[in-house]
Amino acid sequence: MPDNRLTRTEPAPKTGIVHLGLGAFFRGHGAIYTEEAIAASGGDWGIIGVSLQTPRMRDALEPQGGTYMAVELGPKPVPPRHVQVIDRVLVAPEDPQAVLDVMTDPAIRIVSLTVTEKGYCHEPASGALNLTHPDIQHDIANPLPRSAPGFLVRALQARRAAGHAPFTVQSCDNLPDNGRVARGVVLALAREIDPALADWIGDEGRFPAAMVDRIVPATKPEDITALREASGTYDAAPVMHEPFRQWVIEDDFVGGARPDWAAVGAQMVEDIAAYEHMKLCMLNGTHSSLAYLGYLAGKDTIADTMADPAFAAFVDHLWRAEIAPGLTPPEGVSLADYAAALAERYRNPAIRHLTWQIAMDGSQKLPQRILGTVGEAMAAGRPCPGLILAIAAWMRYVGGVDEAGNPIDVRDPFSAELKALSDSAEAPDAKVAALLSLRAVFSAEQAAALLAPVSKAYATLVEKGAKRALAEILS
Ligand code: CS2
Repeated sequence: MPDNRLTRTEPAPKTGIVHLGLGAFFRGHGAIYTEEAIAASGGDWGIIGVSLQTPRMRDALEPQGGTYMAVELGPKPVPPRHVQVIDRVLVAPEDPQAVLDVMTDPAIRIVSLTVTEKGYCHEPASGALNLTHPDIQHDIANPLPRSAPGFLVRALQARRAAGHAPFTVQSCDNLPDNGRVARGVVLALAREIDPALADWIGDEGRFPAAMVDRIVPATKPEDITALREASGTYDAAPVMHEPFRQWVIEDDFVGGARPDWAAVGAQMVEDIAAYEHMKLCMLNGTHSSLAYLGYLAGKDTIADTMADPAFAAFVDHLWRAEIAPGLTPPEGVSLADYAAALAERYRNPAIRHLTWQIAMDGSQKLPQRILGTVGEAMAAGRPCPGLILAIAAWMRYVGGVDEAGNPIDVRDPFSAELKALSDSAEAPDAKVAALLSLRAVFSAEQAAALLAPVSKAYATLVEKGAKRALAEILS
């Protein structure tokens, strides 16, 4: 280990939060808000991080006392921040009981989650818990869980047995009505294990929804090297984030107990739906569209796609003509201003957000990012050729070969099924029909409505390539 390793310089705050899923996003967003909230208003809200899959983050952070650098990449140079709010990191597969023990401690009042869409083990199309998911089947039969819903349910079971109040379950993932999804999967799993437990969680538990926003790409080896060269200190797990951040939180916590996030800019509101719908459709919907079309056209990052005038005009068209007309913005928010700010954020040349990273897990993302908007537009008789093209681009992408004939490393819980469906037919309409038959993603009704337009878009993509296909929509 290099001798100039980053070390903790301040004692960790007393812990009150367990966070499941310690990726770059949480460390660049929720952890920083929480550290600032403690500095502003106090409170025992230090964080115990839990990795549900690999020991990678624990191994990186442990020698640094749980601390890491957060580097803001924007037009103005800002000194990096040494984040010290994480007390320690546990690795669930190594010792699931240790994770349950900390979650059962009554000092822990919030369990927050950034486990990505697939971590909820739900059916993306319906939002319901997938009871056939292997981890869920495991967690029904075994007291030591594997899945995020499993840890939540088993820890709540232990708290109930010990006579403690439940913790608040706070989802920070990009899912529509993420609080309701979290509540739904927890109650469904609890009901399988003990119906009385499910009733107790239903009555006493709280699952506030949230809209979270900050672009925090996965940290790359070159980020680590650059920071080391600039600072002289070695940090094995820094995070690189954009200046912008937003957190809109439904203010519904067990006993009202939570950090004073409002003191540091979070919006505590009664209903987050309008914010979340706007963000998922305007930001994540176009992010995914640019990711598939951009990747196929050979663009590495979102900033690269935005630097191409054809793509910049295309995304502007999506915002103006296809997405905004179906949205009711939160009070006082202008969708045109929101879109202009997004374009600036996407253009940020310092943020290297790979199209490949955003393209990951499309089966889990498409429904809330794109399919909902398309369904509403079709019902209202509004054409949405750009979003239809984005769906076709996803289909092309999961086929596993790019426009230059190179293989694509497709990461998706359904990657094998998607590849098999894509390979099952040659003709564009048969291929599209096969992919539309995946009921976890498309309802039967959606599949019927999408077949003709997506087949046409797919054929254009194959014939002309992504860039010409999107340029045609604008002409
Ligand atoms: C991105 C998001 O990776 C993705 O799918 O669309 O992580 C996006 O960067 C965040 O939601 C921004 O808040």
